Amino acid sequence: KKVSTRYREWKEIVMWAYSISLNYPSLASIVQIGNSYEGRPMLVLKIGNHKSAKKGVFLECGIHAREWISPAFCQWFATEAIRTYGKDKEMTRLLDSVIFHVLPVLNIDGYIWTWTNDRIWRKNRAPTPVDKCIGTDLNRNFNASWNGIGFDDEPCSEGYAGTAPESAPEIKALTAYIRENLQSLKSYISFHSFSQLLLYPYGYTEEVPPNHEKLEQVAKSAVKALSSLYNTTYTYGPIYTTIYPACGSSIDWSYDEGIKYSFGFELRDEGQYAFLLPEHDIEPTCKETMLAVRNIASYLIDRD
Ligand code: 0X9
Ligand code: ZN
Repeated sequence: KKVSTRYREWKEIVMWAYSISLNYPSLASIVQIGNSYEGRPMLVLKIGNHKSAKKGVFLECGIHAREWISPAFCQWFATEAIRTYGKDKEMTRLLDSVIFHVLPVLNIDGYIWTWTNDRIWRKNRAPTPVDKCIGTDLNRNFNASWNGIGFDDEPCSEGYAGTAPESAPEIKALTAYIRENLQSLKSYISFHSFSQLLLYPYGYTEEVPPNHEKLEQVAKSAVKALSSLYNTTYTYGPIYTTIYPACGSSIDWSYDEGIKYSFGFELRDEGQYAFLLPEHDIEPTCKETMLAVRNIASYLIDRD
């Protein structure tokens, strides 16, 4: 079977990433950005024409352990981008001007836990101040109104924000990498499931960001491209009003760091299978999402 037509465990994802970088050295390279709490290497695959590409787009997958379609999409994206470079005109144009920094699994320890112990685990696997409760919600641990509206300081709950902004080693490593690449990064996209939404900042306030009209226009166009394949319905809008208030999340942080095209996808489905999206849906989900991501990236290469 092809890559990402089934869900892959962490070991397979590592082997897949290394084989891509070895087989396509001019289009792909691996950077280790840090280590997970349990010490596993956090890998970013940089995909693009390293000679000509000046802009960067960051793709963050697997922040929530149980949302398996998210890492599957990052794998699909990287594989498909490389496969079609030099064949598909638009993909060639994209990779000639953009490096995609693909983080296939941000929450590695949690992801492994969903394979071995608890399929619906969400958080990382670091201890908390409460002995019997494990894990910080990594999408509440960013330094973006960290203890603002909806803040959860209960270590035993699913949305536990951690002891301080960036207290999770996974988030410390990721934010350091983003800061190092701020000059080139034009977009930051976070992939979750489920609900079929395309979100943009803010989640920590009802106020809309300065360029919200542009964000809305880009989101509208991306959703239109996505739906063109199988008629999948997506809703778009700010996190706060489209899903719920959420502080300390990745795309609010990346936006406030200056990455003005920060988006969050909530991929398929609408709740029927929810986090347990069947493998049969991986391919269509990835194909339609690819159209949306390409649409966003194309918009960006034609502007500063
Ligand atoms: O609560 C969250 O962190 C996200 N929903 S989820 O069910 N995937 O946990 C919503 C926050 C913003 N969403 C994205 N950035 N996609
Ligand atoms: Zn999520």
